[in-house]
Amino acid sequence: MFEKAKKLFKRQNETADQAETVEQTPETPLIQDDTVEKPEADVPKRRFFTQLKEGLKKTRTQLSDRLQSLVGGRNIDDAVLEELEELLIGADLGVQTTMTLMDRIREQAKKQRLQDVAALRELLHDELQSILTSIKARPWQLENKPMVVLVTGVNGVGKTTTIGKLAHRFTSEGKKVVLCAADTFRAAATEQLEIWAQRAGVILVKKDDSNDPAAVVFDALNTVKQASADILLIDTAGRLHNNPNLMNELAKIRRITEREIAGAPHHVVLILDAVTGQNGLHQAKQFVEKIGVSDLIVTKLDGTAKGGVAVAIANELQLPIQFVGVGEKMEDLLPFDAEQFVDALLS
Ligand SMILES: Nc1nc2c(ncn2[C@@H]2O[C@H](COP(=O)(O)OP(=O)(O)O)[C@@H](O)[C@H]2O)c(=O)[nH]1
Ligand SMILES: [Mg+2]
Repeated sequence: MFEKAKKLFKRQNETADQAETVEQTPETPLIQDDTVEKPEADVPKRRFFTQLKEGLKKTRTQLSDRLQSLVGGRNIDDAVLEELEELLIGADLGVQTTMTLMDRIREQAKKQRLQDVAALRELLHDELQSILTSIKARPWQLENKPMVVLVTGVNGVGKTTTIGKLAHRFTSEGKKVVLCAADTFRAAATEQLEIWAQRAGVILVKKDDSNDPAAVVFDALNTVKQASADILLIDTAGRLHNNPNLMNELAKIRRITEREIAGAPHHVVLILDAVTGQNGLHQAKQFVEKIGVSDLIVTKLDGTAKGGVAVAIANELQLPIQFVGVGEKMEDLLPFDAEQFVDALLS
C-alpha cells in the first residue's frame, strides 16, 4: 500500500538516524503527591505518569487494547503486521511516521523471530521511543533571565490556556512571570488572559483599545526589565494561519524582542491541538517556515483517540515536544518525557 512513499522516506530516515541524539528529559514537575510513600524524586514523576495515562486513555484504548485483540493467539506474520500498520494509522500516527515505524518493526520482527504480542508491543514501544528521543531538544534555561517565550498557533488550539498553565507552573517554582496580551485582534482575548493572570497571580501587560500587538510586546519587554522578571510569555493572535498579515505581525514581534533583549525570543512555541490531528500539520509547516519554531506543545490529548498525532508531528517537523496539555485546568500541563509518553500510550 505504501511501497512508493516508503522508498522516499527511507532515505530521509537514514539521515535522521545519523543526527546527534539528545534525550528529552523533563524538569521536575511541580505537582506533589504526599500520599504515596516513595523516594522524593520519584513522586512527581509518578504523579505525572498517572495524569498522562488518564489523559491518553482514549488513544490507549484505540492502540493498546486493539493491539492485544489483534494478535491474541496468532503468530506474528505479515497479516498481523499489516493490521498493526492500520492500527497505527488509526491512532493518527500519520502515513510517514507509520511507514518509518513499520519498516523498522518488520526488520526487527524477522531478525528476532518475534512470536507473541508482548514482544511485538515491546518492539513498538522501543521504536516509538527512539523516534521521539532522536529529536534534538533545547531545554528551557530558566537561569538566564529573562527568558522570553513567544507562543503561536491558530485560533482555538489552546495558546491562552497553555500560557495560563505555564504561568502557574513557573510561579509555583518561585519564578517571577509576566504575561503579554499581544492578541489584540479579538476583544475577548485580553480578558481571557487577564483571568489566567489573576489565577496564577502574575503580572499582565495589556493595552486597552490597541490594535498594535508589537506595541504591547514593546511595553511588556520594558516591564520585564524593570521588574527583573524571570519569564515573559507572549500570547499572540491566531487568525488564519496563511494570512500574510498574521505572519508579518509575528515576524515584527520577533524583531522587537530580538532588538530589546539579547538572545530573545529564547523559545518560539507552536501550540498544536491533538483533536485536529493531521490537519494541523499543514498549518504547522506554515509557522515553521515563516517565523521559525523551536518547540511544540500538544494540547487536548485528553479529548482524542488520535493522540498518536503528537508523535507524527514531532517526527515530521523534527521539533521537540516540551509540554502536553491533558485538560482545561491549571494543573493539566505536563512536561514531556518520551519514555513516559510511550509507556502511557502502550501500557
Ligand atoms: N480538554 C482540553 N481542552 C483544552 C486544552 N487546552 C486548551 N483547551 C480548551 O481549548 C479551548 C481554546 O483554548 P484557548 O486557550 O482559548 O485557545 P487560543 O485561541 O489558541 O488562545 C478552550 O476552551 C480551552 O479550555 C487541553 O489540554 N485539554
Ligand atoms: Mg487566545
